[in-house]
Amino acid sequence: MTAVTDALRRQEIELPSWAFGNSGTRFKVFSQPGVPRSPEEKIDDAAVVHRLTGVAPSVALHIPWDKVDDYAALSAYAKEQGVRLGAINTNVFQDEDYKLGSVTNPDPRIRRKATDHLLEAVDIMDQTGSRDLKLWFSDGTNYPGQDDIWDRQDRLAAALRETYDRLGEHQRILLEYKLFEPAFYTTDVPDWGTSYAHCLELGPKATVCIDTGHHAPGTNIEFIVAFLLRAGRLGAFDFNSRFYADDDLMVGSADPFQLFRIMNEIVRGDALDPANGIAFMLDQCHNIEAKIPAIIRSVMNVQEATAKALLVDRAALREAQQGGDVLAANAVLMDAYNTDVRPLLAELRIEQGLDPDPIAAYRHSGYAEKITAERADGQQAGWGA
Ligand SMILES: [Mn+2]
Repeated sequence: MTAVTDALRRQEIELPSWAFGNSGTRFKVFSQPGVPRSPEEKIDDAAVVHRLTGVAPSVALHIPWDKVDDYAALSAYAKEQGVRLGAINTNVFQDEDYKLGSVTNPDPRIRRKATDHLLEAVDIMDQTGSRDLKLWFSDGTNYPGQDDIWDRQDRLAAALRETYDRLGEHQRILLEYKLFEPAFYTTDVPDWGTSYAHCLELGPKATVCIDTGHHAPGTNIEFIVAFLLRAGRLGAFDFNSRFYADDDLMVGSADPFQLFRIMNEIVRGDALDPANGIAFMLDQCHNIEAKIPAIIRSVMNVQEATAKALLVDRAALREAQQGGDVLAANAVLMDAYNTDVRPLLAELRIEQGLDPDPIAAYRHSGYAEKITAERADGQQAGWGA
């Protein structure tokens, strides 16, 4: 049990700055009271989540949504609040120029502009001390014949190469994939295999980011986790959950068993400890629910799935597997999954000086009322802001 609690104590979950801002669907962005007006206020909110849960010490930024004049100062500000700046996310999908693609655009001027944005993000990483450059491209085509699929792969590879060569010694690329949307006929990085192939071509500092919402229904995500871990090319997760497509709903809300199966492969691969270099990030938005408690709930969902995965009796599992005892092997996993780990996590929080119920603690903290009053004026941050 000590090994389980030690591992849980060391767990780290990275929060996305954009989850605190206003967001919506393609139909409507709904605003909420108390939403941050600046990158600093997003950091304030993230720091509250960390203070209440103890396992969310870093915040990912999205450029240009979190653009500031002085990134070193922003980094120092985060440190004062008790958190640090994490992955830098690029944005090459919100500009008129990118209608036909960013780094894969047929126009060399637009490809240059998009690649320059990626290089600028590495400059920012130098100032924030960030390790990870997360790349997601909305690039693709809507119609057969619209552009040459092969040429687009060449253009993608060229932009990735230039960016990779700009990385510092301790920096790396996380290449995210997504099955479809906003392009519906071809997507230039549609799946983990495409991402993996580009990462192999680039070198050891390029790894795959698995966004749990970016798969076809029924995809066995834990298989992808196991494969990439074995290959040494799993860099990060973007956690969220989905019912239909890229819904970006709270991780573990739709299918906690899937999250458990994913974390089971992480524990099997000894990849949970932050020292092993896998970044466990949330990539979510909260459109109809209160944002900060939703993020706290998400962090707790990841903790619960992790605790269950840590409780799997590995020796019994291996024995059953090697003896070909299918039912016993499955029962070992299900025993762990069916364990109520909430008392264990509550105990762990008390031991760390935290409230055993972080959501109740947030409700009683008065923080929601405070930010609603303080942030009543000014431009709220959100998608595109
Ligand atoms: Mn993502």
